[in-house]
Amino acid sequence: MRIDRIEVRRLAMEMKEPFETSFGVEQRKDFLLVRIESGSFVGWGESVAGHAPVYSGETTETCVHMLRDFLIPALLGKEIEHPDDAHRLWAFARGNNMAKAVLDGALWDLYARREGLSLAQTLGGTRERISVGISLGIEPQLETLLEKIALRLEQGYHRIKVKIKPGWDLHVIEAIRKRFGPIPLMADANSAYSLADLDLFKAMDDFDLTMIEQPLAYYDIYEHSKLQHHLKTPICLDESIHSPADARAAIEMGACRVINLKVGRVGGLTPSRQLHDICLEHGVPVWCGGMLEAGIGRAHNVAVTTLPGFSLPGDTAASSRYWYEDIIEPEVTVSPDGYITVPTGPGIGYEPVLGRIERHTVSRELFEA
Ligand code: OSB
Ligand code: MG
Repeated sequence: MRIDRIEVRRLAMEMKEPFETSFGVEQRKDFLLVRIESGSFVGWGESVAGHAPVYSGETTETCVHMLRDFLIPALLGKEIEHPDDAHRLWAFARGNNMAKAVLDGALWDLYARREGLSLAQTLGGTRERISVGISLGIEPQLETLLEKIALRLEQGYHRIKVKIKPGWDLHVIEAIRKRFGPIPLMADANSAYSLADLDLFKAMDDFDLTMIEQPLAYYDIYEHSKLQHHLKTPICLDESIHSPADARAAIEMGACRVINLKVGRVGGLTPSRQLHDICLEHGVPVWCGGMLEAGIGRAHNVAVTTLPGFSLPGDTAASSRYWYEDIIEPEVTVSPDGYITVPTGPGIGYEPVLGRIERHTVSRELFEA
């Protein structure tokens, strides 16, 4: 497929409610959509970088720079057979995984549409429906969080993840256990702690969490291996895993027993599949994380979750969890028993709605071969 035309749009979308983590509060999404054309075929991708470098070092603006000045020039006008080929064209560019991932996502959607297959099938996915969990932010009041948990359990979500930070941790977990008993429950620290907090994690170990996500530094693997050694609760790494090689190192060092895979964080669906295969070989469960995506990113997450190693519920909640109106048709919905039915139409299987996308677009740039 010859890459004829690439459009990069920057969107601003207001979320229904603020989402608070240990690194800050977000209520307005600043993100990119990329649309790639090859002949009469089109593919879409969505970036997960944020407005500020608080989750990873990348931002929406660094993605714009990388796309415009390096990644798009390397791809435009080229003839490629498969999305994997694009990664060879970008091999000169270090890091910047989220910028690579937005193009990779559009290329995979385009490739699947050309093949007349769903993205899930094209990736080698095997599931017809995927199991869904939900991630709940820090709240000003504990009671509010407990009410939100009750609502989400009622809606069928298969596990509850709560965000923790110093001062919002042990008592929160204790209150949830007291109110809801042995529900599937996990905690995500987003790197808010250090090894000096070992006693806190040992205390948390008594609450039968399914896992503790990214307790230590966002770049660390070594200290997580030390912490995991002291805990029966599995550690799940998110921020620290940027590549298939990181996953292998973390698993072999005993730094984690579970991996949260975010397509954007590892540089796209091509490296995601490789990372997934490493986890499968090692018998380490993987699940799909979320980055408060709008519909196009969410659709890519649904597709990747159909791979056989995704054996735990992901953070791929329904569109309505964050959006008044999503940018795809149909929206992503979760059944009363906690599953998303994987679409079988070509590509991502949901149609981007141009009118809605236009309404949220703040700028556009067009690149032609
Ligand atoms: O650490 O998994 C995370 C959201 C933004 C940035 C980081 C994270 C999250 C979530 C929410 O936990 C996942 C989602 O619902 O999209
Ligand atoms: Mg996380």
